[in-house]
Amino acid sequence: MDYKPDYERLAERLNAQGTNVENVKAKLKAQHIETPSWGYGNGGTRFKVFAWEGAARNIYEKLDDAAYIHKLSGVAPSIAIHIPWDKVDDYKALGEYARSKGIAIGAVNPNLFQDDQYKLGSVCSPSASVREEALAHIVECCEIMPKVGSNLLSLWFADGTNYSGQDSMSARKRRMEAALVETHKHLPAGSRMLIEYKFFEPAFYHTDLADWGTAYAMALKCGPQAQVLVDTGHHAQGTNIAQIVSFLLDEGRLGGFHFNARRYADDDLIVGTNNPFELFEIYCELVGAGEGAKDVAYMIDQSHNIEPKLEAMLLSVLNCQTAYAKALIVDWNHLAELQAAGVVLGAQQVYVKAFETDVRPLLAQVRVEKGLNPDPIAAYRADNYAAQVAKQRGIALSAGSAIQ
Ligand code: PSV
Ligand code: MN
Repeated sequence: MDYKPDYERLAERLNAQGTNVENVKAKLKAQHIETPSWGYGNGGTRFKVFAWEGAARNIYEKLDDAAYIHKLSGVAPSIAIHIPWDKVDDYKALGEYARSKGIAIGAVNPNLFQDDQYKLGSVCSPSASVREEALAHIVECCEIMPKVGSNLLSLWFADGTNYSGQDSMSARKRRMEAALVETHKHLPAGSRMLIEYKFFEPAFYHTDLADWGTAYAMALKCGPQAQVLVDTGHHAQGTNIAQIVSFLLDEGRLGGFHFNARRYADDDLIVGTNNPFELFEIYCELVGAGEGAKDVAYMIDQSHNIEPKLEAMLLSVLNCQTAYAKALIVDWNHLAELQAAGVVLGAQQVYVKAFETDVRPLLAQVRVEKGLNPDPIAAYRADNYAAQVAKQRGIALSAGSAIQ
């Protein structure tokens, strides 16, 4: 693929509009997308888990796969873990294994939804002993963080009710608040807790942390180390996620993302497939925020059922790279002028022009400068890693996903 002439033409155009291409490339080289351990094991829907030949069977194999995705993409240097799916006896050794593979362990996710006692919720359960058990598990995860070298605690609760009157929503709100405030006290120094919301599922009448506003209010009550996590799949149809991102960024409370694509609910599809413009809008808010977005954690939250796992994860990472590249090449100065002058469609066209620009030559150049193959998907297909792990690992319905 001779991408060079196209890259040079694009670089010339960007420099002419006042966008420094070297700066854009430097930002793209520093991009960091975290992949989820649970995306490498078998995962599926509540109807069927299709076992994938070569799916990782334990956390060490998941780390191997995450390191492989990083080797191909150059922008996925960490992996999120979910406890107890990824429970091990020696967490220090786990962190060292990750480092030996050239990656790091990122967010630690306590699992507060899979054990029988959580049927009526975890930290909001009407049972005090269940609430205590849930909090103890969160504290256990706070203790795991320094051992694996992580500074992020990622919290999602399946808590909620199915019927009006089932439990007191205000009592549950106070239980949630007490648990989060207590969690904040256990955070290792310099770390953050990210509070994830979801508007429904598995509870269908009400969810205890249903939306960003609730998560934001909780974060304010906890303290400065608490922020909101935006999972792109967790909104009602038509919600303007870019606006949520913009608000939270401006308040310094956007902690991170769980990227995926959805059409109807929490579909866990490959990010940037059916929502490329939405992903671009989100990245525009992040680029527009400049330094205000410097601590945001970019994580993928997908577990694929019918897609080839590694290729799906690679594509997810690359789609985030594409969206970021497009946001970086927006003619921001021209946009500001048009916005100030109230030129409605002119301003919108500046966005569309960047979105419609073919950034593949720019990304190819960035990859080559990083010593990578300019086309990671082609490199993946030409490589025998997937065939090798399929042979080694075979087909096993393994631990590591919500549906086992
Ligand atoms: C819940 O739907 C969620 O988005 C949470 O982030 C979980 O940790 C993750 O999916 C895996 O089940
Ligand atoms: Mn999520």
